[in-house]
Amino acid sequence: MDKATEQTLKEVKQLIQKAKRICILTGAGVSAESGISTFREAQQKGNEPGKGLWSQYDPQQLASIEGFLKDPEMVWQWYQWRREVNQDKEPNPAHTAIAHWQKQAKESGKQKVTLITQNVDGLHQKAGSDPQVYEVIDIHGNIWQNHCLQCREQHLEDVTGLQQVPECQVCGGQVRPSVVWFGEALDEKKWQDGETAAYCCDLFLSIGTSSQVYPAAGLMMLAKSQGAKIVEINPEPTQSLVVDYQVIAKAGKVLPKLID
Ligand code: BV8
Ligand code: ZN
Repeated sequence: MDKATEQTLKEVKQLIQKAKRICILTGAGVSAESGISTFREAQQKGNEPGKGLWSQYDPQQLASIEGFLKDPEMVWQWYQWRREVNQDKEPNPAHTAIAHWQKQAKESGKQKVTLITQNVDGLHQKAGSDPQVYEVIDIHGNIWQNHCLQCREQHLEDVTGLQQVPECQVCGGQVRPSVVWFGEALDEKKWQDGETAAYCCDLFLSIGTSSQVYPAAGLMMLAKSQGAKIVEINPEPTQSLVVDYQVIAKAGKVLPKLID
């Protein structure tokens, strides 16, 4: 690790120890070291020949309400494929460090650590960031759950290996993954809780996100507007002007160093 990054890490570590209210926003980059490809990689790699069945499709087309309405079967099968390739993935040291921090903060009562994740892979929760115990907001939903498009009833049947779009047991409607699609509104309560956390924090950590998807990408500006210090952890800086401390490194590598 170069000298500059070492120096930045030292300063960020002091910020973390002094902060009272911390808001963490994670994106697909924190799951990269668990072997789950990020959204942009999926798009970039998509052009390589034979990069898997779905490489010729644009995730933004598939992860959209229009995409599902146009071809429910295809979108359903894309999610089934993603669930299949990701079911054996484990949390990496980035998830574990954040879960440990939340536990420590709750036990000591000295800090409030809110985790807002854009990820739907459930790895934060698997690492111990339990939404029943800690402030964990999965603003884009959860790929492991399904509900009815028409009546919103949760679909609790096991859908493993199912290639057809399941039928809702209550109204006969179409069952879909419980994720937020492009063009869909976020869950009102989750979004409000996320905005409040960003608005009230004194330290905002943006980890593993390209900050291109809204409204999540606006949280950093909201935190900055009320005076929070902004830290970004990403091997490819997002050139965001509001970042105070840029840690150019992989999350799985530096988070365990930042959080004792
Ligand atoms: C809404 C669930 C309104 C699904 C996802 C034009 C301009 C601005 C906005 C828009 C626009 N046109 C449309 C919009 C709105 C749109 C949007 O923002 N589009 C963008 C792309 C321009 N947003 C929406 O549609 C949202 N809804 O606005 O609704 C509304 C209001 C009322 C009523 C009706 C409607 C909904 C957005 C949610 C979409 N769903 N996921 C699924 O997963 O299938 S978003 C999807 O992208 C994932 O959740 C992903 O997490 C997220 C964001 O991407 P990132 O997490 O940042 O991942 P990415 O690959 O981009 O970056 C990874 C980063 O990690 C990189 O920077 C890389 O360098 C870094 N990295 C890599 N390795 C590591 C690492 N970092 C650290 N360590 C490593 N080892
Ligand atoms: Zn239904």
